[in-house]
Amino acid sequence: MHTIKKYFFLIFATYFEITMKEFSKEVYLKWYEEMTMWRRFEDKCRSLYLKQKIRGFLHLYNGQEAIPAGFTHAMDLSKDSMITAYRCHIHPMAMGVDPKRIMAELCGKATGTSQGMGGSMHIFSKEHRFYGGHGIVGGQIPLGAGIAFGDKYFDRKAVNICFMGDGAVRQGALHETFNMAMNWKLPVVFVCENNGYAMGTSVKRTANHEDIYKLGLGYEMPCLPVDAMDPEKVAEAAYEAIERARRGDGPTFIEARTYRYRGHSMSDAEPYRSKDEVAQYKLEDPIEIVKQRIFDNNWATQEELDALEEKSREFVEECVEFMENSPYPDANLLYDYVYSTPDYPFINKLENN
Ligand SMILES: Cc1ncc(C[n+]2csc(CCOP(=O)(O)OP(=O)(O)O)c2C)c(N)n1
Ligand SMILES: [Mg+2]
Repeated sequence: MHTIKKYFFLIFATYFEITMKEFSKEVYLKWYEEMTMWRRFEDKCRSLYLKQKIRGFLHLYNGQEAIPAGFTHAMDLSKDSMITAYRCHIHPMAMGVDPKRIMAELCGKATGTSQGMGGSMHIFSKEHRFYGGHGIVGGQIPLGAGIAFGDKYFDRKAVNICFMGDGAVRQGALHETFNMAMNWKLPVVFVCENNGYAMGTSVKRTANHEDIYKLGLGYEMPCLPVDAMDPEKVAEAAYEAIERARRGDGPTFIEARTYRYRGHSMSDAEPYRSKDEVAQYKLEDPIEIVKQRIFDNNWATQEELDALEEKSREFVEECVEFMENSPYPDANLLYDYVYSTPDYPFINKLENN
């Protein structure tokens, strides 16, 4: 038995090495450039919001960057898809959506990903298989399973990565979805981005234990926690889950343990946590982890990393310039994409009364 196990492990290890992209110098430098750009992008959004160029809601992603970095390393971007909640500017960028168009969308410009009509919580790109951007907490969980159902039905060998916050896991929709996803062995990876808080409510206050990943156990779904401040650890967990789904063995539930540096949204005064707590988490900053590994391997000097950061800064300025030079949508478009069903029975009944 022992030898058989070893034999299977060897086959698995060989397969793993052949298919999993290496954590090379190029990957780390790409992560550094992308992650610094993502953070600058969010910081820029904050200042655009204060100038009222971005209106409505704005949820920033600072601190959580290792998650999309790690997942997109493990995904097959030519066919896999993603869906998430409203904290959704960075996931589509990691999938390849043009950040300039995301910036334009945030400011309601016609060149935005949804022609300026979706806004901050509804970034979407069919072309890149990024399916939103959802404001109803947990609403995307059954949708992610639905995308995976389509992938299985049409034998696309594709996997959906369905992200959610820690606040979403107490929704009934998660349990219904977990049950059916396991029953039908759907190619989906459920990821709870546990950043410690749902608005101002700490995970500690919402359940009698904090191990969110254990919610998978009731459905015999493979489940695990991962240190989501480190993109390499995220990528390893993601790869195993994605390949399990791709070979037809069904879903995995990953609890990605992370932290958000900014408030829930721009209107959050953060009375529920101390500055010391935030400072403590910043000691494990994902960008610093990437930087340290680059230095440990002598892959770049401080000057070279400064140059990459400068490139990120300039690129974010280009995004703003693109947005500023873009027109607002034509006012007549207000009547487009609005559904009207004159023969809808409920409306008829009202009118008849
Ligand atoms: C069904 C539903 N209930 C309540 C809300 C209000 N609401 C918006 S965000 C949020 C907290 C969600 O927190 P979490 O899932 O942890 O995501 P995070 O903001 O931390 O990324 C709540 C309760 C909502 N949008 N939808
Ligand atoms: Mg949360």
